[in-house]
Amino acid sequence: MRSTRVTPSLAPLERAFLVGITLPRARREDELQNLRELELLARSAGAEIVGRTLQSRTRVDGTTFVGKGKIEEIAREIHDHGANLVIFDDDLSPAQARNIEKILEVNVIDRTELILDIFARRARTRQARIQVEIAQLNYALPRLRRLWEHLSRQAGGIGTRGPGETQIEVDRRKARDRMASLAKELEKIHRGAEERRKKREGIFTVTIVGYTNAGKSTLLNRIAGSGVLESDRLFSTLDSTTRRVVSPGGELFLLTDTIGFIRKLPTHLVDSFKVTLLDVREADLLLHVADASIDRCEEHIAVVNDVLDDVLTEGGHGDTGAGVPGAIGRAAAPGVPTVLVLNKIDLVEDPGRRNALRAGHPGAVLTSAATGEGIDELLGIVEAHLGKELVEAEVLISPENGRGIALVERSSKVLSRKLAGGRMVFRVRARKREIAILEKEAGVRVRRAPSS
Ligand SMILES: Nc1nc2c(ncn2[C@@H]2O[C@H](COP(=O)(O)OP(=O)(O)OP(=O)(O)O)[C@@H](O)[C@H]2O)c(=O)[nH]1
Ligand SMILES: [Mg+2]
Repeated sequence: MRSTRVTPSLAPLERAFLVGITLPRARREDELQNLRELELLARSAGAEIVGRTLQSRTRVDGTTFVGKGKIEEIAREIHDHGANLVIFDDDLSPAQARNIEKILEVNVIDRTELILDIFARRARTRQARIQVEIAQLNYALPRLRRLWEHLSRQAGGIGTRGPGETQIEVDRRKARDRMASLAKELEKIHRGAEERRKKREGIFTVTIVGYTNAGKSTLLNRIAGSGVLESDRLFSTLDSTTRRVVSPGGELFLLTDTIGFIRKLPTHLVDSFKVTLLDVREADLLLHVADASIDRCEEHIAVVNDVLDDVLTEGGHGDTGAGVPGAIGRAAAPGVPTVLVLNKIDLVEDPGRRNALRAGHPGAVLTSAATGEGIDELLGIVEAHLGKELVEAEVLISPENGRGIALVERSSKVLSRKLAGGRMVFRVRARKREIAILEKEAGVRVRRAPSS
């Protein structure tokens, strides 16, 4: 856990009460798991959980979400437990949130607001900050009236009357202007990222995905030795980090770390994190990291597969040819081969459990990013995927062409080099795509070697 620099929350300790509902078509077990995830999220945001309730309803109540009777029951509960915050597992409409707050007289937030709060605190890079702020503004716009009421209540109650319509209109316009300028800036960052992507085109790209806290950043650090923020909190990583890696067999690839997935990732967030998620679509290989040491491992694997499905099948650029089955079971990333990495195996001591994991996931690798166990095996698998695309070739360059030589050295594995007939002759192993790029470069002549 080197380089962990997460600022502790400065807010006074929040004592949170959680509220979820199950509708007729939903499975109670699923909703319980959603509520457990909400608890994890709330703790990650620094709150203490003092109670929870899961209510079965035939439909959502338009005014108070859970119905008046239930709200009164919750009011008693929060009084008994001294709760000062109520968190709903589902998105509340602005009116519902307002009505509930009036009755409960404590702050009421929903899952999206909670996640936005965590994201806002974790955002480190300009890109992550912009993405979070856009999501926040998107969420806040229809709720401005309620935010104003919040303020007037905190200021000691200027009255029950909200601000005038004009003030809300002014704020709305300001928010929209701000969003437009953020979107422009994000677009610029996006173009820069696109440039960088183009430059690395041809190099085999491996992207690490997985449920939040599975050990993705730790794995990247273990493999690339790079010092990316890793911490025992949710969503430590909000933007993509890419490292160049040379495998033990001498093969070059790029390794990218990404944002963690969860069950109900709010759509506002998915939208504003599109740029980050492009790394998933454009990967040559995905490493799906799961925390094998926890009971909910299987469930998390399924959640991540669902999110991957969404990310990969959605239209737009970077279409990787959906429909081609991935390397592991159902709903693995379509079009992108995926290796399941069962991580934190150092915490799984029971041999029976290890065997069950192996049997349940043929083709998966058991690793510990913490101790290094299984990492060589994982790298071997990456090399095998990479190797399928490699060809050998001879590259002839004028010794004065420094740029060409640098390009060859950077994008391929040089097997031998010699000077012949006034030219540098490199024997290289590289991907077909890289060879094609080399061919296009001025002064570089490529002779395909007979495949060996
Ligand atoms: N025992 C053990 N702990 C691990 C292992 N891998 C990661 N951890 C710990 O698990 C926690 C989460 O690790 P991260 O690498 O930050 O997880 P992440 O998937 O990047 O998480 P987010 O970026 O928050 O989505 C940290 O406390 C790590 O030290 C492992 O193999 N064994
Ligand atoms: Mg991380």
